Amino acid sequence: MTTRSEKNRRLREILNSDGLGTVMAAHNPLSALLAEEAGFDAIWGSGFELSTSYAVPDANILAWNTHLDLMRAIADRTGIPLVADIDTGFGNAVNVSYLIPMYEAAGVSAVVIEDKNFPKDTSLRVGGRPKLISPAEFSGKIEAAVAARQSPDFTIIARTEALNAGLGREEAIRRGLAYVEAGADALLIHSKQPTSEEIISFVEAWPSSVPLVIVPTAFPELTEEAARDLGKIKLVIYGNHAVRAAIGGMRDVFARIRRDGGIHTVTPDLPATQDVIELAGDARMRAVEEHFLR
Ligand code: SPV
Ligand code: MG
Repeated sequence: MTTRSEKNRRLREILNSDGLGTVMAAHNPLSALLAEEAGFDAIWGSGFELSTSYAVPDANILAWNTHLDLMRAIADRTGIPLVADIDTGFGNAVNVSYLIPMYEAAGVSAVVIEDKNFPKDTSLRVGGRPKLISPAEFSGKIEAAVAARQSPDFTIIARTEALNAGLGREEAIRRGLAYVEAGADALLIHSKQPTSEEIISFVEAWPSSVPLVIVPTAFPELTEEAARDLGKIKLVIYGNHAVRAAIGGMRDVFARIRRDGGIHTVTPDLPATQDVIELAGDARMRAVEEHFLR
């Protein structure tokens, strides 16, 4: 069992290393467990994935405590750091101040807070509402997060949506530097451009030694090797690949069962029921049974 402080330190090591940490999205403890099994360095507690799993838009339709409950459940079942996507902090700096200790107590190792307006709209939607709050107001949120954390190795990541809001590279850099000044440990620079040019241009111009985090969903040609070569990126977040894999897998299997009139053709292609039972932690329950059940 990895302790909370070991997970926090592991994430810090990645951010301070010469390498690149890979972070896979999850929408429930099972997808988080599978990400750990696959060898990712950390888990992304994605608002997009959680919202999609409830079949509602990623636009603060779900309440903060639904997300917090998910984070607690994921942290309980996994041994790698969990990076929580807390959107805008679900309100203003006061909300952030109250939320940070709760997320920390839930076992997450980092939070990402974005400079959008609350309630937010999802970043990747075509024609979304990319309205941002002022750099001064957002810096207050970062300062509130830093002041509220209980442990110094809990990581606060500021996220700017300046590129997605069409404010340009210079404003994105200005905002990023202001958030670093406010105490952010890393900066997530988000871009939804369909090529990596915009993000590469930002990374090359970033004048600080504070590490960068990217989400290459819109520009998949930016591989881990290419991100590593840019030097300043320390985490790559695969933002929605668990829920997209789940959607693709379910659609395919459901269609085949309908088409073939039974489960006889899909069964050999599916994970065995025993595999599922083991993923659900059967070994632990058997050990408890053996000791205590009379
Ligand atoms: C999420 O996964 O909820 C994110 C990443 O915030 S993105 O969808 O690219 O905005
Ligand atoms: Mg999100």
